[in-house]
Amino acid sequence: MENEILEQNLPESSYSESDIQVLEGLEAVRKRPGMYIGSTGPRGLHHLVYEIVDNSIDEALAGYCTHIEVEVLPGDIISVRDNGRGIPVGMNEKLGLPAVTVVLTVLHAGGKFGGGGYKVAGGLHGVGSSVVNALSEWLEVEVSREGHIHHQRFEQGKAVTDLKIIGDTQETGTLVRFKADPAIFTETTEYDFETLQKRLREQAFLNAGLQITFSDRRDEANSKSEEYCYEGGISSFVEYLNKTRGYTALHDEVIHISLSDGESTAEVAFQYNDSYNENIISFANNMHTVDGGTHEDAFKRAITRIFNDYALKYKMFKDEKFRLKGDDVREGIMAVVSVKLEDAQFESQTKAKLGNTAIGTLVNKLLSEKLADYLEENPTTAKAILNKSINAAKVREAAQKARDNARNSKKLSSFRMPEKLADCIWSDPERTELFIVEGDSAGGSAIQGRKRDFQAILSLWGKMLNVEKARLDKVYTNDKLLPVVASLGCGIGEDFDLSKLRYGKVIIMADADVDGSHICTLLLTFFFRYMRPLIEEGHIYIAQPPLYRVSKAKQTFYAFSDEERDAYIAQLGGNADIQRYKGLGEMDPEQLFETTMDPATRTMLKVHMEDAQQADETFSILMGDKVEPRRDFIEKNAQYVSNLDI
Ligand code: 0RA
Repeated sequence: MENEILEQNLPESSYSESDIQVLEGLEAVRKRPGMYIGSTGPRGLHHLVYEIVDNSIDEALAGYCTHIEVEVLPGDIISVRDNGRGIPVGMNEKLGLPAVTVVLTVLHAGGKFGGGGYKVAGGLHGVGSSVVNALSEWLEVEVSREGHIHHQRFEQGKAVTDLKIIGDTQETGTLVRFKADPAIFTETTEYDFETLQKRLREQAFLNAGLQITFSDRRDEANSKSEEYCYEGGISSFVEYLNKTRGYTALHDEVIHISLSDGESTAEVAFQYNDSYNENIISFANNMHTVDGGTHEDAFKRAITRIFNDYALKYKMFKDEKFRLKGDDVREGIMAVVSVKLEDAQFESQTKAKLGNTAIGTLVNKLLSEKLADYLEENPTTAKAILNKSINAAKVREAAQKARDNARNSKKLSSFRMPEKLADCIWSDPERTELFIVEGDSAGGSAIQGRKRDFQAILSLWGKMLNVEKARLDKVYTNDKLLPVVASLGCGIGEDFDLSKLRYGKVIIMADADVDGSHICTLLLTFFFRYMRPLIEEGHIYIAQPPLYRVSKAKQTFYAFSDEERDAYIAQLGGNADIQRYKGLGEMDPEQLFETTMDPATRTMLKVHMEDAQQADETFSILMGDKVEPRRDFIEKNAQYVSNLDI
């Protein structure tokens, strides 16, 4: 069977041992797709598009392509067209196949053919077009070059036609059209507009002047088309990020500097804003390095040093021995660090941390040579930034004092637990859970209904502090947050120590209404800003109380949505008794346990950190003090109300 297919698809003359290996290579991709694209879920699906677009971007980086057009067609077919040189079509003598066929059927063949500065870059795994081909139900390529349009079709990675000339043209370029194989992407083959939009816009920012058009034509009556082209490159990116988060810039101009050493280039753009958040987004070869690395570390160290030097030179510190810390200098920064280098080395589990040390040296040199000069030439900007940093340092010192006081008064110590905590008996965090409950009456029910061995209850009441608008010193002295900090036992901010966490599951249990989601968002913002590893390591959950109790005679069901309620009513043959729960307090302790707290029957949402950047943006928008971006966000996301998507 296998051999039959091979024989059909390969030109007679080229049938050899090495070709069999070639095709087996793609079989391996279909057998273990996760190894090549990370997952076969939505992430992997979108990765197919990035992989194809990245090839066109490489052609743009080589200086031959100015426009890339990406379309999502009905049936979730992706079309990517560029006006580059076109993938070469000449015969590869060794394999007896046209180069374009080799590129699409041989693993890792991307950069080996044609030479001329083309190199494989970007992409989470940088696996190339052949992997996309292998994982597509079908894929068609159209290469315009040397006066002709050349076409070839593949199915599940195997050529089903030869490369044929189907027309004439004076233009050059490459068009790849494909349909992800539903046999591989069993979860979904539907693309998300915003995911693709975000990535394509980001790529336009990172490649100044490159024009990317993106169209969603799946719904004919409602087709969308957008164009991204930014002459300002990463400074436009920084402006855009400040604007979409609702921040106000602290100085008019984005500071944008770059340096090349012949082999690599380093480019940074940053602008301070009126928030207290640090936002540094870094890229290596246009790939987002989520875990940072040598380029990002060098940037952080260099700005700390250079701003300290400037402040010392102009005697801006009252105490001569005083120095700004990294955190002070980074408060309110919005920065994009982008480096391009050959042979990028990636570390960390997610392969998103840059390891090349030489690029750190280049970033350091860039800032030493150009940031110091910039500050000399723009003293108003320099002073605005330094005033903010010095102020941040003062707050840090005040927070330190508040923390020491709190420590001394044992408020934060794990020896004295807050009054509102009904602790559990066991102390093994592998098994214990903490329910954070809003309101005394719900807290009372939870205490009575819980399994005392492993379930602890902390009741919160009154208005919760919005940490997005407060700084550390306020957080340390806030009487709503302190009990949470004390109960969890793992400290906060710099002192945070996950190994001291007293409960493996931290479950927010709030009413299923607007006030409840408000409390929930406030707590999540707090965890995100001050105890982020709790979210990263999957310790935070959101309880899902039922909305209705549907009963008739001796049968009782709990419904978590209107649809479920109607289904139970139908099941009971109509005429059921329906109770709508407006709050947790309306359930008696047994009901609350059974529906919301019992590990055997409950449903909970686990809070994920799919994308720290996305979460950060969401929190800034939801909890910051600008109304406009929040309204936009709520309007856009109203459809997801039942889903806390952070
Ligand atoms: C290898 C060599 C050359 C171009 C390309 C690859 C190429 C690949 C892709 C993938 C998508 N779009 C692309 N455009 C070009 C250059 C060959 C020459 O010298 O003309």
